[in-house]
Amino acid sequence: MSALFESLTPADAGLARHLTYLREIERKLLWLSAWMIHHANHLRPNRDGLKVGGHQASCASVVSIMTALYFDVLRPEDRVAIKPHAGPVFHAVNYLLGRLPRERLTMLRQFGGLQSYPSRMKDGPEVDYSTGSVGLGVAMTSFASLMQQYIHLHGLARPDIPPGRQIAITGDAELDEGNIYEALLEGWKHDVRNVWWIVDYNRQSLDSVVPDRLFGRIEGLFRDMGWNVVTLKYGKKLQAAFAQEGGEALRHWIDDCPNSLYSALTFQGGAAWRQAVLADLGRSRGIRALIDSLSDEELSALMTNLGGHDIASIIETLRATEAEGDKPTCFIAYTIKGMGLPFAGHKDNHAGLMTKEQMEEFRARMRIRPGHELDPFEGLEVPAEELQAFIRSVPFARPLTPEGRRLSAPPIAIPMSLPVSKTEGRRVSTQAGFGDILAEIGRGQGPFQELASRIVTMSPDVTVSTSLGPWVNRRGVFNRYSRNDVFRDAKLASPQRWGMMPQGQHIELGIAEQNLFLLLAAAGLQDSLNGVRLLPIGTVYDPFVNRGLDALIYACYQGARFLLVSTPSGITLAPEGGQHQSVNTPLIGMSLDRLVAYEPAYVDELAVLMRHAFVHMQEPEGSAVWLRLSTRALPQPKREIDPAAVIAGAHWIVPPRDGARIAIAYQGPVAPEAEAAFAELSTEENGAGLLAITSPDRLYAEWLDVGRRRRSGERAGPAHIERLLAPLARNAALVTVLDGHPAAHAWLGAVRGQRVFPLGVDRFGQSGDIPDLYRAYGLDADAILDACAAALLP
Ligand SMILES: Cc1ncc(C[n+]2csc(CCOP(=O)(O)OP(=O)(O)O)c2C)c(N)n1
Ligand SMILES: [Mg+2]
Repeated sequence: MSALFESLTPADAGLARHLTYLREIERKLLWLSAWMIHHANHLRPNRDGLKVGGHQASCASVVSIMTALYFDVLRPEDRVAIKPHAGPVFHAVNYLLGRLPRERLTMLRQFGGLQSYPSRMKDGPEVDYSTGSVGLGVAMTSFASLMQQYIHLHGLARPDIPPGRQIAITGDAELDEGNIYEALLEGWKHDVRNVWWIVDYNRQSLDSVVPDRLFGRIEGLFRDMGWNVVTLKYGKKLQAAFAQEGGEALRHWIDDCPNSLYSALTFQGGAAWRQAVLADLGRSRGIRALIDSLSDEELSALMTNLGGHDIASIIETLRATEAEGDKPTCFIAYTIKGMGLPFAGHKDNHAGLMTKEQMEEFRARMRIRPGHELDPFEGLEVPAEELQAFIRSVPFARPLTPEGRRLSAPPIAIPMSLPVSKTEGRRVSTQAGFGDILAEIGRGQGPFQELASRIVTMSPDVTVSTSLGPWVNRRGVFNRYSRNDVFRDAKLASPQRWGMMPQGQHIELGIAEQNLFLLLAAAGLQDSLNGVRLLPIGTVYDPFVNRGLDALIYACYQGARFLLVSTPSGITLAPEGGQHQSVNTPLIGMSLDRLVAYEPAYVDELAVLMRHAFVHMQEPEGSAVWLRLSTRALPQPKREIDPAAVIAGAHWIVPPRDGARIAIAYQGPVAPEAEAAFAELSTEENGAGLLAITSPDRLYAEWLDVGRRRRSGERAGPAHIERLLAPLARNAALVTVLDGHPAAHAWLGAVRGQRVFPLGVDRFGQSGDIPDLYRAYGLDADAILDACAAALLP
């Protein structure tokens, strides 16, 4: 480390100039990020009176770190998750690199403009990972690294893209999020490499100053997980001061200074620092000479010369770590929130904005002429051409590939139908059907060879209980190192034969569901991150989708493509009881964008939908797909189904007669109850229909879309559900039933003005068998018939 520092001393004119360039860029990033936010708040018309907002202090805190990274240390193949509220700094970086047009900088937080927090889908191809829900972007880098390992060990990686580092720049308060620690544990299990987390340790969160002792704990946690922890506490000026007489005492004083006092003194400035230091250390040898020689301004600059604001210290530390290898590393970079701005250090500065007057002072200090706010080299001391040439020469300025940073991969061909063993007449659950189909694909024979090679499965400790076992037996568990299955070697009977190997295609996770969704996100972005097409499948118990929901939303927000299989679901898993019985998941499926949700009842539908999922996940306008499955084994019908209707969300089992007064519509494993009720109903009500709903989500989404298009003057439609319901009388009744919240179907009446009698579950479940539970929750044939009778009352 010291050798590297030596190499950066101003004695070497070239390196001194290098540092000058970096300091100029740092200054520019500080200005541009603050000005973008100022412009958004004060210089654009405000029509609704709402504060536009933005985080000038959070940006200022991290400009030095981002300068050092983007203009010195980063290579094109590195991928970065930026702390959400530093978005403007990131956009300013891209502007200087010539990757973002100037006018975008005036469109922060504007409709059609730059998002408040970096967004892959909305801010363009330079954004590697979206961030916003704190903690998730950080953890994402660890899973992205695992997937990078995966594609390299499987020989799928593009030869022109070397493995990069996965880097998170994180706020210190983000480390309060539990998902970080879940990810750390999982990363340790998988021996994840090439991950850097750089903590912007400004000791402030949104509301307050972070407790002093916390980071001692956090540091220990990282070390326990096998990480390097590198602290960047003091800048070069402070280090030089410590070497002088009295310096040791000053260092102790700083080390002992509570976070809140340090912040307050930073805000108050030089005179306050002088008073506080001298009050405690006035009698220590050398202190007076050290302090008295400095003006208030110089003293303030010295005391705030923390490691995270000292470019030379930062690049020295990052380069040294780089030279040490690929061990995951956490950098704790001491910083000051709002550094260089009037509210530096103030505990309430998180959402603070500079006033117009403060901005004018800042402008003068930055030497920016009115009208030249966005000139990239305005107010700098280095000639523009020289700085421009430097920027063009930094490693990160090289394009990652001729296509840029956002890549793509050709689709994998999916055979017209998936291998389904004969189920007619047998009792099979959709969960078991899923396991069988996947295991058959897993043989990798004939047309299924390529498909099988691109599937990667993952599960949070529910691999066996979600029926992935046979697939895993065929394709193996992924691990950097080959490990035999001890039980198999000892000839101990077990249906699971889980050798671990670098070619394995199942990633076994611990129980933490957020990790599943973050890994699905990372796997489901491999085409755009690394140009490698994978078909990730994650399995989880349906109720615990809720446990990982924010990470699932995060995965979809980024546009990741995967197949989520949640099973078992609903009260139909019966004896397992209330905590495992999901109620709201069909509504999540309907309300989550970029996720297409299905619930088949029979294996023929399932096979159609699994195939559709593999196709849809790969389409440019496709999305992730969710299958909600069940452990209830149903006798499989012998029939022909229309795949297009199953995919569109519903198909008639018994079509209604024209003008029919009633239909029963069911979804998922309550099919036998609906069928029984329908048989009974038909004896009295000629022409009634029986509808199988495979996706209220698809039906609703298409119907909404058609409505919107019609309102804008298009001749759209009819929507699938309009066509399906058309034969029924205008005032017909629809008795609907699912093992989930009835609101999933309640909207069907709006399609043609028909009357809906929705049955479903709207209370917590409990233990029982299916007959008892279906009776108690009103899903059995009697309940359906009662609803039909009520519906047919004159
Ligand atoms: C999951 C989540 N909870 C709450 C917030 C609201 N929030 C945004 S920033 C922030 C504090 C962040 O503090 P820190 O990470 O230390 O960032 P910095 O000090 O660098 O601004 C909070 C609570 C959020 N964005 N995400
Ligand atoms: Mg903070």
